[in-house]
This record gives sequence, C-alpha cells and structure tokens, in this order.
Amino acid sequence: MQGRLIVFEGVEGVGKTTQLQRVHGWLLAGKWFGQTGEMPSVVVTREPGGTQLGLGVRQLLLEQRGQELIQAKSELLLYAADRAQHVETVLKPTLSKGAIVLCDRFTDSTIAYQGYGRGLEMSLIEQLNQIATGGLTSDLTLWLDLDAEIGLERVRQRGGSDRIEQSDLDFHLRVQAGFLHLHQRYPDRIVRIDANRDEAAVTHSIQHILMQYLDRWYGSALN
Ligand code: T5A
Repeated sequence: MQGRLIVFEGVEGVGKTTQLQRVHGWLLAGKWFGQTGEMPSVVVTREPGGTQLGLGVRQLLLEQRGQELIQAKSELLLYAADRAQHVETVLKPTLSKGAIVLCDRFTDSTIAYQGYGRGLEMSLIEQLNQIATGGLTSDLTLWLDLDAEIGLERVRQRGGSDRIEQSDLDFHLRVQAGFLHLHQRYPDRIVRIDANRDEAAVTHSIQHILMQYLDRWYGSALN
C-alpha cells in the first residue's frame, strides 16, 4: 500500500517542530491503530535538510554569509534542488514502502515564502515545484496558523534567528497571507489549526483532525 505524506506548515516559530515530534510519539504509541494487521512505520523528515545534500543547501540558505545578498531566484532554485534530492531519495522510496511520512515543510512553503513573500512569479514556482516533486503532493498539510509577530517573538525568545527569520515584518506578513490563501484554495488538503494556544491544546486539535484522515486512509484497521 502507498504511504501517506503529512506536512506541517506555517510561519516562523509557529510550533511545527514541537507538534511534529508530539504527533510522531502519538503515532508510534499506536493507540490509534487496531490490534490486527501491521501498523505502518512512521518516518520524520524536513525541508530544507532532509538529505546529506540538503543539509549543505540548508546551511547555504539559512546562514547569514557576509554582505552578499542571496537573490530571490537563487533562493528559489536552492529550495528546488533540496526538494528534488529529498523527493527522489527519501520521500518516494519511503512512501512506496507504505510508511506515514511526517515532513516539516514542503511545496506550500515555497509558494508562501518565495511566491507571496519574495514576490516571484507563481507560474515559475509551480513549474519548479512540479519538476522537483514529479507531481508528488501532500495527502494532508497541517497549517499551524499564528500571527507572524507572535511566531517571531517566540523565535527571538528562543534565541539565534536565521537569515530568513531576520527578514522584515512585512515579508513575514505576506508569507502568513500566502498560507491563508493556500488554505482557502485547497481546504481539504490544507487544514487550519489554531496555533495560538498552549502546546497540549494544539496537539489535541491535530490529533482530532488526524483521526479523521487516518480513518479515511486505513478505515477498518483503526481502533
Ligand atoms: N523555507 C522553507 C522557504 O523559504 N521556502 C521553502 O520552500 C522551504 C521548504 C526553514 C526556513 O526556510 C524557509 C522557511 C524557514 O524560514 P525551518 O527550521 O524549517 O527553516 O523553519 P522555522 O519555521 O524557522 O522552524 P522553527 O524551528 O524556527 O519553528 P517551528 O518549528 O515552527 O517552531 P518550534 O516548534 O521550534 O517552536 C518555536 C519556539 O516556540 C515554542 C518552542 O518551545 C520554541 O521555543 N513553542 C511554543 N510557545 C508557546 N506556545 C506554543 N503552543 C508553542 N509551541 C512551540
């Protein structure tokens, strides 16, 4: 059976990584799955940086390097290169074995950040996403919705902002608007989660949504 790709998206500091780890633990504990049959394995990955090549690309993208500004098109192409490697060497093989893949960011980040944020042409981004993914899309994207300013404040409190986090507030507000538009365009694939609550409340909402999708996908195998 083909696996399922579940993606976590949102603005900076929205709590994706925290929630992805909680969901990982919950899925592994297996209470959602029935006693019969073999539970799918669960794999965690991320973009950028889900491969060896991707780790190098992630450094290039996120570290502040001297005075040279990375151009928007160069940035877009680096994300696409990271994704092409990730899809071919991690996502496709893992999904073909039937695993549930939890991925921190995917194609919708490129639309929100490089499209809405940087203002690059959407047709160019969609073309590159298509080339990098070969048409692979998420089965479910959990969009953690939080005011960009609150997310940036969380990042500040944690300490150590990266190159993209250091962009001005208007950029982050455009990214946030981008995620809202994507959710409105694909309401079944991109589900909104109110991330302006404590971690446990956010996890609870995610589990509620996930149960509906897991039921659709695995039906009678569920508890
Ligand atoms: N990017 C990525 C593009 O521009 N284009 C693309 O195509 C792709 C794929 C990647 C960067 O690249 C950009 C987007 C990003 O700028 P990243 O590391 O994946 O970098 O993304 P970040 O959003 O920067 O990851 P962060 O780790 O900073 O944020 P998370 O994962 O959303 O948040 P998390 O879980 O680490 O939590 C942040 C802080 O908030 C606290 C946590 O304890 C932590 O201190 N927190 C909460 N506080 C209060 N209430 C809650 N509910 C909380 N949940 C977490």
